[in-house]
Amino acid sequence: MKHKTHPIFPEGFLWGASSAAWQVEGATLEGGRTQAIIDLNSQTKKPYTDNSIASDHYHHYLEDVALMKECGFKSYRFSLSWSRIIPASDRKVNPEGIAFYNGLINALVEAGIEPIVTLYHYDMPCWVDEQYGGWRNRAIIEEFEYYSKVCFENFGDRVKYWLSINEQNMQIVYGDWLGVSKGCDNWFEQKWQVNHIMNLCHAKAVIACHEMVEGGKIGPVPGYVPIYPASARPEDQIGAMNAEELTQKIWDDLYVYREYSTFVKNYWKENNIDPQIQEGDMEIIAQAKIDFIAVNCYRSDMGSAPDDTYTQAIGLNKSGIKGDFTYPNLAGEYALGRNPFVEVTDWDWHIDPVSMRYSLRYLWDHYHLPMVITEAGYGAHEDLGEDGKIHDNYRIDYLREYAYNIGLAIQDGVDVFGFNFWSFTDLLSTGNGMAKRYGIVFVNTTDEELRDLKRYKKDSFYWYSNLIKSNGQNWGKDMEEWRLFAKK
Ligand code: BGP
Repeated sequence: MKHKTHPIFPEGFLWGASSAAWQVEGATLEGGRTQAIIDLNSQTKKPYTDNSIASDHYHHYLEDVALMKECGFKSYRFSLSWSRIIPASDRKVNPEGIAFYNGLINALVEAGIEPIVTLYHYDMPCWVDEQYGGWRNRAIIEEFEYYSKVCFENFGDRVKYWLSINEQNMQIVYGDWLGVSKGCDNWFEQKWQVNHIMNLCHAKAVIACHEMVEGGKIGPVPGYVPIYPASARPEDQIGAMNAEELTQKIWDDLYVYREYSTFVKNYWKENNIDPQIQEGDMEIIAQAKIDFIAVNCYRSDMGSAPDDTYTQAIGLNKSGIKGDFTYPNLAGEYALGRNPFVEVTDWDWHIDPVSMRYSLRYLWDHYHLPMVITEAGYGAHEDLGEDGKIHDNYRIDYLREYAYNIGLAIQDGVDVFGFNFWSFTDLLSTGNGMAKRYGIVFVNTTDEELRDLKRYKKDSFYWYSNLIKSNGQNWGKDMEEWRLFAKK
């Protein structure tokens, strides 16, 4: 459908950006915080880089919030560090951790910025791992519930939008990459047991939020990568559907319908998988009625029928040189491939703004729940230019087209209440440290050289500010005048 007018964004639309504690805060051993597994990875294993400094948001948060205010932000999505709030297995709450987040939340509220808070974003405390084996042990359910309750109790008076676990689906699908499969000798089966435990943690947090936070709303954060069929060949359609099921739909169905789908139950049966569901578990999950879905959507993928060979589940591009990505071919399940109709970033992520509209329509049609975008973004190699600036027109193109497609989805009838892209300041990439930057504010440091960490507004900062301040009407120039994104 071709729309004749620019989309209208609803009054109060939450324009903002997004981050995660371990990627932005630094100060990993300050203020009473203890280590998280991801810190250790970051110190030893390229492509992770040392997150003990990251963007040093811990020491710059007031300056960062002031910049958000200057930009016109209506919301900011960030995560809490579990080991900053509860540093050890004695469950003692760390007053310095609470004070840090109180400071941040208060600064946001004062600036008129709505906090949207993630409980867990990849940073498993070492003590949970050492004591229980992280997500592998059901003992974590009580620990996670306790931690969630501490967060609701301390911040629930000011934080009304809560997110449970970031990209649970991606943590399971790419278990090796994100460290969740650590200590598992049969991940093919154990991932479903770990996933079930995560579902229970999510459920406990949802239930507690509703009990404890007056007016509180909570949702999950699926990493959503829509899968287009590679062709109209019927087998490719099934391949794409399988990919969609096995990478995201299984999770979304569970969150919304609060029971496992027949697809996944049959999959377990066929593959002799026991997810170890205990008596009473499904009753807990059934009570966890979510209020909205937080959508992370950077890109799309292209799915087809697999052949009989087996390629690794994912061969992510770690070099930042185009063409370094290995697409999976999972015999009996699905294959993914390079979509020739869209461009890619230097890390081979498909740049596909239309996928945003597609995803929102798809999720709305399936689940009929309000949605907020909690991630989308353009990762790039960047450094200060000779003029001391960053002219990131590629990011403006990306954000403009993604935001515009959100507007089109709203015009199509989808209920979307915010756009919080990744990220405000530069921060550590999950896979590529500071080498892959996402911010609209440059942070002056690199993986190789610790610099002064000064903040510089990129061109995209000014562009986004105009868009926010006009509630999605000022696109820089008329949208019809912009050249078609994919043809540039
Ligand atoms: C999402 C994660 C973020 C962030 C982003 C970009 O999946 O939730 O934490 O890192 O991906 O990915 P990357 O940093 O690997 O480019």
